[in-house]
Amino acid sequence: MKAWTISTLLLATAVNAHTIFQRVSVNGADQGYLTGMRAPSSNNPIQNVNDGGFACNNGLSSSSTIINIPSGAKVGALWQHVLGGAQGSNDADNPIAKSHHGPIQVYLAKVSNAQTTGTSGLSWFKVASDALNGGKWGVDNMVANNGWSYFTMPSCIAPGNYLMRVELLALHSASNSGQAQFYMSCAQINVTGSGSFSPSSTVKFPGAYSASDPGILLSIYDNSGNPNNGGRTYYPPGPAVISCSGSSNSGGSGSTPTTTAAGGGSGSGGTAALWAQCGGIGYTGPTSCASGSCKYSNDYYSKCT
Ligand SMILES: *[C@@H]1O[C@H](CO)[C@@H](O)[C@H](O)[C@H]1NC(C)=O
Ligand SMILES: [Cu+2]
Repeated sequence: MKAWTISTLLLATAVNAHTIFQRVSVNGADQGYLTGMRAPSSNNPIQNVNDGGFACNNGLSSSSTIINIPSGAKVGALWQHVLGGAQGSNDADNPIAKSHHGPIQVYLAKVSNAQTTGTSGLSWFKVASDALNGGKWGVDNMVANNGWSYFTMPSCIAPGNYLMRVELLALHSASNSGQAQFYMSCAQINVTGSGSFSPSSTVKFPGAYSASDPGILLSIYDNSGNPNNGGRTYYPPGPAVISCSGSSNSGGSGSTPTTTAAGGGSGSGGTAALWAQCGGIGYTGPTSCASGSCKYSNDYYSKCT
């Protein structure tokens, strides 16, 4: 029925209060709109963790630029409501609707040429995670910074080309399976410096996340409705942030196992932490659990529970 179709479309537009990562800054220098970016044209979230576009999104822009980032640099990722910025004047949903709370996490994948590489089948490791600290989510910090989320490129990252995947996870509806909202784009980068980090384990996108992960399927509200996870620890999805102090970190016997405050991931040693991935197609990390046991979720994902 035509009337029904039209009102449904209007409703879909009205609730379209999402976001797109579309611009990079390096030590405060804005690299420019869509420069070096593979950003989606649509600000709609991906809600299926096994979506074929879960690495960098779908319908991507292209750029001939590769952004130089010195290891140790302060990197910014700009989120805006729609491509280009706000949607009209007085856009209350720029950079994102106020209801949206959750972590912002950054992954790298080593590639031979960041401008020409495909986005599927890459091996990713996590370099930053702004999850929940003192009641503030990574998204809250981004909104407070006018759409910029900042992180430090670890000083140990080896020089060369990478895709840099910045992911925003909005958890306002995450108490129902499949309702968490993932937003991501990738930037084409060339890390410079003298680092020599080689990840001891990597993950695939799709593959790294399961719809039932404790950081994806949860209610973030406390009894009074505050979106602060009730003061509980939040376990962001995916592996732990890499640790530069583990030096070689390539599975050698000399490295000291470390875990990060972000939690929810594997250390650089031989076991996976509680809630971390411990198996699945394409997974190359530790398969035994520091606590709990390794439970099958799907062919791409087992985790320590
Ligand atoms: C990456 O940076 C190095 C060091 O500055 C430079 O020699 C190389 O040409 C750069 N590669 C790309 C693809 O930009
Ligand atoms: Cu949204």
